[in-house]
Amino acid sequence: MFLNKCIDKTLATLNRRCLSKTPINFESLSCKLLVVGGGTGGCSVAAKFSRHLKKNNLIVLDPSKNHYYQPLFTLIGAGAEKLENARRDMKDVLPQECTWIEDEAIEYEPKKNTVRTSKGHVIEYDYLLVAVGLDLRFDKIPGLLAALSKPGGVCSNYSPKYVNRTYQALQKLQSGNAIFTFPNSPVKCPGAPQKICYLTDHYLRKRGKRNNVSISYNTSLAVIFGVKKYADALWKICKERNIQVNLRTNLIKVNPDRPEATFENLDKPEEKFTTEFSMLHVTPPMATPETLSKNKDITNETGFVEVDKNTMQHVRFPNIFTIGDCSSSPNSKTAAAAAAQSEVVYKNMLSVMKNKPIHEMYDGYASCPLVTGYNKCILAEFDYDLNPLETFPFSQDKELYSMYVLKKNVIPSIYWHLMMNGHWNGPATFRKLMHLGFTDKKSNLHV
Ligand code: UQ1
Repeated sequence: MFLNKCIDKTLATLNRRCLSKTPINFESLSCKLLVVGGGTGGCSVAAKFSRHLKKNNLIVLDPSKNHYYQPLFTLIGAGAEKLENARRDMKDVLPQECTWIEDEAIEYEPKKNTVRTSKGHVIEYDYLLVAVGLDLRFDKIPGLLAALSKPGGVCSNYSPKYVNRTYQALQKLQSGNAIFTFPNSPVKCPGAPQKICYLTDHYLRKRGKRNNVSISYNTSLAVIFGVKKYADALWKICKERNIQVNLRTNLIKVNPDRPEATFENLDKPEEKFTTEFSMLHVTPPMATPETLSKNKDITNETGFVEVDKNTMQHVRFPNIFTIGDCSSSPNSKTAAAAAAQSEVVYKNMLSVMKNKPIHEMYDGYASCPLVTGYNKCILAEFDYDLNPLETFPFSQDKELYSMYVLKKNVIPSIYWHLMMNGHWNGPATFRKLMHLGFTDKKSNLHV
């Protein structure tokens, strides 16, 4: 789209870079800063540090050849974007001034300041940033992987492997049940499971097929959304559009041979029911990688890296920090949260490196552009206390075309050109400007 191209071109010009891959000297696998994970959080903090540290002092450890901009997956599943626009080569996204090791961390030894890799290397670090995110556990639901491996209406926007199946299922959908699920586990982007539900409704309405299909959103949660202001707006939308919301309803089985899914009532586990479907969009259970969660020294009982929720510093090892989805900080796991955390992590790590007290505080900011149709979106923004923390000087609980454009055309460019270069810390500065003299909204706290 023209707007996309203009934004891309401008930001790319402002931010031109020469891309390179550094050969690795396996003899000296030690560094000042080791970043485990080249996803959203790892890349953005590595980019910030790459301005200070020499190549050999900054290692990013990640086995993936690709880096995906996952927030685009909702639109890809709905047929409004292409998967190729969400993908870049890892080597082109990581900062030039870092050493990329294409390997996976399998063992953390925080008392020795080392990380072991699957290829048998031991990397010694002075400071460690754990940014390994959440794994998709399709395998936790019996029958699901088998159903996803065959043609049919089972799909999931969460994986690049399955996201194109969503649009295929949508195009084939003529009648019957379209079911959307939210699992009984922590998830990344908790809004995504219902965004595709609204897009399906809109898709069918535009084609005059809506009356033939019954749509339900089966969520393990007891609420439709954690922040009341937006939950109220979403309930209204579901009622208006005849979307059946079933709370505390958890997918436990998919029939690999027939289009049937079994759910349990989490409040009455003996109450199970099986439904036929024409389309089943699954949000898989998620967990931090087992290679991380088995290291009880650095994780809490739920497998997340145990940090102070404001400073993002490990509670037992002051030279370890975390960012993004694998953090124990109780924020909503979104790219916007990682953006806000990135500057806090960077500044606090720099202070620790200089033996200075740490000052930066993350306030739990997260945002979720709740796409409610092919041209509308509610931009939810909130903090740890689940209080709205909105950027724009109007109430954001409305479905707006402008917020859809922000989600589809503006934020992806911000991500690739600013955030991946360490220059985007979330919209706190804009928020302050937008609310200048009108409100007293807080941004990142300072102690
Ligand atoms: C944001 O900062 C961000 O991180 C890059 C996102 O991730 C994809 C978002 O979806 C949003 C909404 C923000 C917040 C940005 C603005 C301009 C309100």
